[in-house]
Amino acid sequence: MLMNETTLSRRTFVKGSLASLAVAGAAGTGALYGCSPQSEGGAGAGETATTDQISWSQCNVNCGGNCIFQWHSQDGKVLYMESDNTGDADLQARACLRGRSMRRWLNSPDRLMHPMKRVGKRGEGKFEQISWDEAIDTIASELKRVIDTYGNDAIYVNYATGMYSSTGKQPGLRLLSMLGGYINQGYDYSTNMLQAIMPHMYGSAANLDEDGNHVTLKKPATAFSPYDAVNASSFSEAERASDLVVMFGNSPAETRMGGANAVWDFAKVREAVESRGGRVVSIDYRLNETASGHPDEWLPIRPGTDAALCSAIAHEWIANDQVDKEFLDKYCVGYDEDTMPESAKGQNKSYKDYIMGTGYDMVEKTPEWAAPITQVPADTIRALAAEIAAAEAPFIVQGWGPQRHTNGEDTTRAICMLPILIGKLGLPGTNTGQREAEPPTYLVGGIPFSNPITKTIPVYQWVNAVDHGHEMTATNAGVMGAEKLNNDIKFIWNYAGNCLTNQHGDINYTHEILADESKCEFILVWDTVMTDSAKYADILLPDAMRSEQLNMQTQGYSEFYTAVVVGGPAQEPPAECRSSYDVCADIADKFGIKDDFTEGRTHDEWIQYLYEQGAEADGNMPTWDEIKAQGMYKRALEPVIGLEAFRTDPTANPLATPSGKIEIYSETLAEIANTWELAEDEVINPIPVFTPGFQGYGSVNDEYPLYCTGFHHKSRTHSSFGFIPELEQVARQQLWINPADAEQRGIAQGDTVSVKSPAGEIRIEAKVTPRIVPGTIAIPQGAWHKADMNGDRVDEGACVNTLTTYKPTPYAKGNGPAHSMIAQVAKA
Ligand SMILES: Nc1nc2c(c(=O)[nH]1)N[C@H]1C(S)=C(S)[C@@H](COP(=O)(O)OP(=O)(O)OC[C@H]3O[C@@H](n4cnc5c(=O)[nH]c(N)nc54)[C@H](O)[C@@H]3O)O[C@H]1N2
Ligand SMILES: Nc1nc2c(c(=O)[nH]1)N[C@H]1C(S)=C(S)[C@@H](COP(=O)(O)OP(=O)(O)OC[C@H]3O[C@@H](n4cnc5c(=O)[nH]c(N)nc54)[C@H](O)[C@@H]3O)O[C@H]1N2
Ligand code: SF4
Ligand SMILES: [Mo]
Repeated sequence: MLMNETTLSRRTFVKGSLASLAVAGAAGTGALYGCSPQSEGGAGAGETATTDQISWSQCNVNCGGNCIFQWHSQDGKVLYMESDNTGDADLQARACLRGRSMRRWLNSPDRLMHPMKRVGKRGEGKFEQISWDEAIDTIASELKRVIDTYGNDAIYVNYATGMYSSTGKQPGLRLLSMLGGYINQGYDYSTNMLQAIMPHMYGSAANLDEDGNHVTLKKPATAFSPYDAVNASSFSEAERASDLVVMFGNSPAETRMGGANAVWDFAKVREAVESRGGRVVSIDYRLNETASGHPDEWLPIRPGTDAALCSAIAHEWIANDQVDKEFLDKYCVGYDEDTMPESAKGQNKSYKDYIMGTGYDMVEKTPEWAAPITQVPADTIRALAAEIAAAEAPFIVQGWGPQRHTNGEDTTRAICMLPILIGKLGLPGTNTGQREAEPPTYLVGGIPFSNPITKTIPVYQWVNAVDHGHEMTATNAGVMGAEKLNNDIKFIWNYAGNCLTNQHGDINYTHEILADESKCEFILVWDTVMTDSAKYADILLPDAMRSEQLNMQTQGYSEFYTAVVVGGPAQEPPAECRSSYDVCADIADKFGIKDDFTEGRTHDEWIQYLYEQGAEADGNMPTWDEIKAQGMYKRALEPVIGLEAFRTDPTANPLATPSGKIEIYSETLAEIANTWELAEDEVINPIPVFTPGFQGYGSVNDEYPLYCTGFHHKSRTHSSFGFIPELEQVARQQLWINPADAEQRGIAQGDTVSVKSPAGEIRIEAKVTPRIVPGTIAIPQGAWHKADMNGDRVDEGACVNTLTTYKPTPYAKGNGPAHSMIAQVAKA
């Protein structure tokens, strides 16, 4: 379906690109957050903003929304922006506050303007301007030196999510692939623990061979995708048919803020569910923004203990004979002795044995057992168990907060046990316990690349791989695609990411590793502003932003629509900023492979080529000339039900697990638990049990008496936008602390406090609020680290990763510590 309105207005504007067109008031329905031309500052009150060009683009940061921008420019300079205001309001990917401040980013005085080389120590942030020629020469010769000396498996492309488009990150990956490749990363910082563990429960397409037969991999080489429509249902399905929504650590009003993102429909979900006599339950350690205004929906829980709550609910259901035994026998392995695999029969290793106290730890998981762990009273647990059991179509869903803990591998599966136990999945209005699906319908691809190296490290392991990569193996470090690493990482390529320090973990420790130039010998960073990670660059490159070049990207997180946007530049890149494609082509030239690299195409010709490939495969998309003229194409998506095909016919549509069934008990995991080298405090469980995890429940002590955790904040996308003062004023960086904990420490609202963990110390403003459970404090993640690394290292910027400890989780080797910390707070 083409948006006629869009087509018309866009054509009119583009044709008259030199004519001045009055567009005051064109904000229309797009003015969700009141961004009229006037309020954006393009023209004074009452004046008419006059622009001569509209360029479509997208918000390419990793909130994932990919909301749509309409830039209004004059004389090659952006005057103001609108979002999508065309066609059906349900399909408008309207930018949130952050996206609407993108003009401030584009025109920020803090933009990196020139290539630079480091002159101080790594991390000091001292740089000197150099020419592009010198930068490209240095990068090429360092690449050559490292490859010749150590081999391609000493090169690592760091996790970096700052910019999603068809031509952003890919040129670098293409170049490095053509030079012999680089070490891959498995999983990601978003869903690390669940990506690693869930294939053992619900299966992973990566475990299928070309004929669709299951091949048992000790560990999946590519992960289960939490981003697809196979494993979960969409919120639009909850709206269509659910009578109870139970959310574990999920706040779409903060993490899915764009129009046509989940938040857009959440009010409708709530209304629909309530009209069927049900309600929404939000299980979170804090009263988040999604439940805010609906405090009756909030069920407070101690962070990291959801598996204990779910175990107690399971106990209730088993004790009251409410589990769906027929479903469990037919579709699952390992609920009770009847379906245990041969290797584990007769050993009391089933899930039921664990819950009823006849197996594993021989402790009965009663609500009374769970109450002190979770801080949820036993009666409340019983009432919730009864409420879920009574629902016709319970929609049980988890955000990714609960799995971003040191026991995340167990927590994410334990939550899935709820729909499994009562057989409420694959049916209308129900969900599998995983996050709501945003059915991916990617209309265009990116610049292609094919890395000849298959060796892969779990993404959070890169610091260990810099420090002692040559000691890392499949069984002691989760290395995939090879038995071991040959090399330490010697060259880091970091494009559009702040994960060297700010977004990674344990900044004080990571600083030590990166500052040692005998370890990683060369660090290349491309960014648009001087981030904390950029301070570790040997060469620092100023990137042109997406709205400063022809930009193309397909849909983001939306369950309602898919789209492709093509447009720009809205204004010219400032000073010496260049597109990554052009720079990579120049580096390729130094190796004599420029023609192979470009295939004779310019950056813009690649976009046309990729668009036309997508359009041909899709069959419904406009032609290149049409999309160039209209800027955007979109169409609606239907609700989806996770695991529907499997539920309908499990023989014809088996899951991609070894048994083809839901594996509550995983033989593969049991074998891994027996063969991997684990530290004493590390466990890998074949069934989903409650384990406290490192710096989890029970680990607080006199020195660090509080649990400490984090969440994704509405004023930033991770660290992106973190330097824009207007956004910081809207939602400040504050420590959430319960009045009981604050009072004990003489802390009042607005006080500056010191938060200390075993890893470091920050300063932050206190937000004293009953919206957080007592005994736990929380810090919005992504604030900019600001500390004197040669001095006291106290972080005045209050970056949560000053407090996290670098200890990868037992199985995923993932970033569980991101949300699991212990700490003490005092008035500063
Ligand atoms: N403790 C803790 N740590 C966490 C998390 C947590 O919850 N707690 N969350 C984790 C998660 S889920 C993620 S995804 C990661 C995200 O971590 P990152 O991927 O590092 O994301 P950002 O902090 O947004 O950093 C993106 C960078 O890209 C830059 N950038 C933006 N646009 C462009 C561009 O056009 N060109 C270039 N070259 N650069 C650009 C931005 O300036 C910014 O420096 O953080 C993880 N870290
Ligand atoms: N505004 C904004 N939006 C974003 C991002 C951003 O930085 N800012 N980042 C984007 C990215 S890359 C990602 S990966 C997603 C992240 O999406 P999520 O991972 O879902 O976000 P979080 O805020 O980490 O966690 C969601 C909720 O879980 C709660 N929570 C944390 N731990 C626990 C727990 O142990 N138990 C329970 N029951 N609740 C818990 C938190 O309080 C929070 O309300 O968001 C995306 N959207
Ligand atoms: S919701 Fe996300 S993608 Fe959309 S404008 Fe906001 S930050 Fe950008
Ligand atoms: Mo993420």
